[in-house]
Order: sequence, then structure tokens, then C-alpha cells
Amino acid sequence: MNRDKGVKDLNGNGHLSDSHSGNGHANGSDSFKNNYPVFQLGEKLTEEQKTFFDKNGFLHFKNFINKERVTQLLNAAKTLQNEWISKGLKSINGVPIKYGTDINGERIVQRFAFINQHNEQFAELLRDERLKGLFDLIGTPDCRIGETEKDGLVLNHYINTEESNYSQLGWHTDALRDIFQGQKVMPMLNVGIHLDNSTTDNGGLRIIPGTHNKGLGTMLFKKVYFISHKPDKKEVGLNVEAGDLTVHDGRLWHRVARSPFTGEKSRRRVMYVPIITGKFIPRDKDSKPLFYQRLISITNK
Ligand SMILES: O=C(O)CCC(=O)C(=O)O
Ligand SMILES: [Fe+2]
Repeated sequence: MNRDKGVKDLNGNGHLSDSHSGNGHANGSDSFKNNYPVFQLGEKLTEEQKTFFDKNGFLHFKNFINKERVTQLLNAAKTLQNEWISKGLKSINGVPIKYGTDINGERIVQRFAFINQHNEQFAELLRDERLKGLFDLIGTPDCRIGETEKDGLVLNHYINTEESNYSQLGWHTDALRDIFQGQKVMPMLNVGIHLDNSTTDNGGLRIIPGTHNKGLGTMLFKKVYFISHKPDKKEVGLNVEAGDLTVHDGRLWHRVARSPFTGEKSRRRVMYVPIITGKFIPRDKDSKPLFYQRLISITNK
């Protein structure tokens, strides 16, 4: 297999060597380079991709959509944002909408839920055949894209301003909510589609490779859910470009680090959609918020 040194480090030990100080940055001039292998997403996963995922609990694919499509989606989100603000919408299908303030003082939406149900471009994105190729990472016949379940397609918009309190997210796994719903933890994936360039020196996603298959004890107690923000010595930051796709196992521990910068440089927009298995639990306009969904808002005050 064709792998460089950084890749061997990650595959061999499950973490990066000390010289990279855990921030995912490779030495060298390309700030989007990572110390793990990055792939292209086709309609079928390769054995190498599946093996990497089983061991580490995540995968990173370059250029899932091109920059032009990214711009179109950002424009569509802006239009929808203005509509939600003028209507004063508080929640979508029971999921609270998070509002904040942009650097110019304008009100913005910082967490959209079920955005795929409100704009055709986002709905179409979820019909991309390549997403179904990811089902293979779970391998059961009941895999589906969460168009009407959990929070649907979410769009997160992080920005550091004096007024914005949505600039980071504490340690958590995404599978915890199954427990709050009184369900068994079912295999799930969370697929991220990144809409801004994000390098690890500017905050962003931090994951702890290999924490997805260490059992329920690790899933429940490795960190204090959403409260803890402390860097972990085994954490890996992802250097992503707008248009990249990442996927992580629902049981993988991760957080979003705050950008050390304020203003435009700190802006980070990323969408997530779950791939779900098990009982079909759709949400609609009469659904009530789950404790888990409140936790995200409470801990970000
Ligand atoms: O913004 C990110 O990259 C991760 C967000 C996240 O973990 C979540 O919304 O559950
Ligand atoms: Fe998450």
C-alpha cells in the first residue's frame, strides 16, 4: 500500500507522533496537508478506506463538491436565514434554531436543522449516489440518510465575535442521543460537508482516532459531555478545504475547537447529515426537543 510516514504513524499507533503536537498539521508548506491518508469518494468504497475507518473511526475525502457548488449552497443558506429571521422561527421539527450575531452586527442563524426540507439544493445534495456508498462502513441493509430523522441536514456556522457564543463545541459523541431517546446505541455515521477552508491553527474539528470501538464505558465517560473543551494528547485536528467531505462513526469522541482569531478569519461553516440504522423515528412539526438538543444550546450559552 502506498502510504507516507504520517499515515503509518496514525495507522500504527492510532495517534500522531509528538513532533506534530496533535494538531494534525504536517510539516511543510501545504497547510491543508494531513498526517493521515485523504481519499476521493467514488460510488464504492475501497478496501483501504474501509480498513482505515474500522481502525480510526473516520475518513476524509477531498473535493466532494466543487467551489462553485459551495458558493451556491452558501447563498441558498443566506436566503433561508433571512426568511427564518424575519419569521422569528424558534425551532424546526422541535429542534431549536441557534441564532447569533455576525461581525457586522447582523443577526444570523448559527445552527440550522433539517435545512434539506427547506431548500431544493440541499435536498438534492442528499440524493448524491456517493453518499450511499458510505453505507458499506456499517454494512447492514437498514442504512439510510437521515432526511427526516434526528436533526436532518444541519448547517453549523461558527464565528468568533464579542457577541457570538457559538464558536466551539465541547467533547461529545453523536451516538449519546440514542440513549436519551431510550434507544439502544445503534450504528450511525455523521457525514460532514465543509463549506469553508479550515486549518487546525484556526480551531475546527478535533477527533480522537479509535475511540469508536472501545465499548459503552468509553462512550459514556471518557469526557464530561459538552462541558470539557480541554485538548486531548491523542486528538487529531482535520485540515479541510471547502467542498471536502468527512465521515465519523457516531461513537467517536470529537469536539470543535474555538478559533484563536476573531472576525472573518474565524468563520467556519459545515453541514452534517447522519447515516442511520435501526428504528425509524422521523420528526415533524409537532416533535418536541430532546434533552440532548437542549444540552447543545445550554452548554453554548
Ligand atoms: O462542526 C463540526 O465539525 C462538528 C459539529 C458536531 O460535532 C456536531 O454538531 O455534533
Ligand atoms: Fe458531533
